[in-house]
Amino acid sequence: MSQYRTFTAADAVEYARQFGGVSDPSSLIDSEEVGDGNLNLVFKIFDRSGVSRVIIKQALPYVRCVGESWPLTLDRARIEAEVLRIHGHYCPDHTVKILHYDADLAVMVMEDLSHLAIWRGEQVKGLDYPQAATQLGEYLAQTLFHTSDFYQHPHQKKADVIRFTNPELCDITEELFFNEPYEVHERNGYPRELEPLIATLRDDDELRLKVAGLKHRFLSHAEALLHGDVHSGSIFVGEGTLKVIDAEFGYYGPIGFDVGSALGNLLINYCALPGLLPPREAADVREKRLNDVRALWQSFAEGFLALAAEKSRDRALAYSGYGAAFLRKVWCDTLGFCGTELIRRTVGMSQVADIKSIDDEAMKAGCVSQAVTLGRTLILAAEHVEDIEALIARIRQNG
Ligand code: SR1
Ligand code: MG
Repeated sequence: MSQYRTFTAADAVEYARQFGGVSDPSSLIDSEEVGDGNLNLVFKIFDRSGVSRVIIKQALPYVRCVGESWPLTLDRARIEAEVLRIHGHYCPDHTVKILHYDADLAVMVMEDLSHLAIWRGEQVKGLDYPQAATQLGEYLAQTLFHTSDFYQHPHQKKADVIRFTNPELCDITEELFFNEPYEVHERNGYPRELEPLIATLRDDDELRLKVAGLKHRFLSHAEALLHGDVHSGSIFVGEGTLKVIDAEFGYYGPIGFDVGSALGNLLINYCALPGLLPPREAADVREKRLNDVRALWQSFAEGFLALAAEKSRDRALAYSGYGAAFLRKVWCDTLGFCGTELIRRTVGMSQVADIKSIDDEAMKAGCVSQAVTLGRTLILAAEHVEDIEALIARIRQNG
């Protein structure tokens, strides 16, 4: 049994030699810590030719971007490894492979995806991966259907709800998504001139009641084993390829949370594009982003409905028409959670490169304002947006 210690670059190489599953372990000689997320250490392990061969990820006992003043459970590494293994079982094409996991060290060894690029970075550059949104929709349909009550044996489902109870990571989401952006909070940040707009988030009773309803569903609706943090920074893309990583926020929650988070990040990019690219290029790429929004929802919804029709094991839930009725509720949740993602990523603590990369401050304020206004509209109007085309019309109306 190994005792927890924070890995050095040399520890990571040694560990990869033992557990990396490479045929020539002694050729692994070097590593680089490349973690740029908020929580963990991530090492790329290189061979003699300088080729990156495996990835070692280690959870730190605190939130990396804040420091030791914010302790955080190491058990998140177990949750991440187990969620990715289950998601990989149901959707092997679009889930990163976990090669090895060690609970004591809170370490996992993963397949190297260096030949791919993080989707957010590509979107910030205005690049388009036409199949990515469809593939992400497939990932969501497969993983969320197969871990839900439609498919799981009720005893297994209940055991998994316990196994994936993830209080500390959920607490982060509960605060960052549903509380802090709607309060005066030291972790919030936005352009000063937007104060009157941000004040409307705090002062609007109707909005606060909708956000309360969304938080309540996040707290209590154990519908499927969520990834829990599906944003474009947790997704690698390449030509015709998409792989989801980073599932430490996984837990049993409302399906619309994962779908809404994914859509929300596409829409943050949509709002940011005028600040990132010259006007004509931005307008072009915005159309592509709307195509992504459509493709993601259609691929998720069609995939989920087909699975519900063919593979539902629960006799009552298999009743003709129930899959579609359930999907209607997921649609409303999706729009609401999408709205909260737009707001929390632009007003709250975890802001994203799409906005942070905008150099012109006035332009940045305009893009944040658009994201916040769109987020607010989606939260308020979720039950009145009929379908994906109506959503796209609302997005266009927002500017
Ligand atoms: C303190 S963690 C902040 C954010 O980073 C993660 O990727 C999640 O999105 C979380 O909300
Ligand atoms: Mg992450």
